[in-house]
Amino acid sequence: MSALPVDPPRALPPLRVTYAHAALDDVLADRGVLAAIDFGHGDAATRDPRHVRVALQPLGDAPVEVWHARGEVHTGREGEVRWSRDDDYLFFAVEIDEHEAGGPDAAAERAYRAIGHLLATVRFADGSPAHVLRLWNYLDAINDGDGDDERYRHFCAGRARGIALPEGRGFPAATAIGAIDGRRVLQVYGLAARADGERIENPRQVSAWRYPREYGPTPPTFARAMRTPAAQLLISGTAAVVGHASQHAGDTAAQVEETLDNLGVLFAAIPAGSTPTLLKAYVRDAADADAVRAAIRARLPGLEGLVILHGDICRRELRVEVDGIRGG
Ligand code: 3EB
Repeated sequence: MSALPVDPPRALPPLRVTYAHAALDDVLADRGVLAAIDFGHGDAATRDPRHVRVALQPLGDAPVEVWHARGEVHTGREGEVRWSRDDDYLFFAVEIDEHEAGGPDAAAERAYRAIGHLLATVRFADGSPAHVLRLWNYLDAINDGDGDDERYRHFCAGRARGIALPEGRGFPAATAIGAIDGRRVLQVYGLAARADGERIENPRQVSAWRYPREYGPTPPTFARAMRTPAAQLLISGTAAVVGHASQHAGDTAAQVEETLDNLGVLFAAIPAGSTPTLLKAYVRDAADADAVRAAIRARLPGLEGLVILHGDICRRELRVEVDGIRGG
């Protein structure tokens, strides 16, 4: 008796990400582009669902981050969420007006419910559901409000209410950074794949979802990194946090070194020397940009890409945060 021929499961290929020095229109003219992310204030002159303009000013070099697809790209909108996918990966983005939603917590809840709906609806060509790997969150004036009334804490509460996760799988990797543009629009975008990744924590740091009460009533819901089935490392926003405490308050140079120590621990989750590595560094004070760039380049001489963005970190004493992707 012969068994029916069954195709072996196709391994998930890596997501190719580059920092392109090209005009946005030229990037989007390429139908092989899954997503294009650029940076700056002001509306984009495109309604292409593959594009998001993050409302942070680039300081220095301002490339377009390009996620390259394999094969055909499908795009669409599901409620307030726009998306694109190939046969392996899904990009999605949602922007919620805080005034319309009723504040940063309501905006976050609405954004995450909309994303959850998309993820529950989308199927890849092979029938696989979407597994969220990575989320980026940007909201204006993240440190406004005192104590538990801080806008970041309200955002965390709404995100925790809205986020829908498969039972027992933990949280995706994430970034949450403050825009400085005065537009009260929450931007959330993310990456999902047809296969789930592995959540990575940093033994130097208390897991964010276990942060003690002093950091707010609702702990942030993210893993320190996600290792994809293609052995890429999706690195969450990483700062000078050791244990649960911020280090070197107000000292940018020391915070960059501590942040790089934390990144070094995360890098060990994939084979040594994995390339490429693309990073984004967020600086609270634009005057720190050159020093932060130089310090990161000095510690990571082989770095393939580095973008410095002007953004507020979610704890007031933190002056710098770094996220990125490594391997592939
Ligand atoms: C920290 O280590 C810094 O709320 O999604 C980093 C990455 C931080 C993600 C989030 C917050 C978030 O706690 C802050």
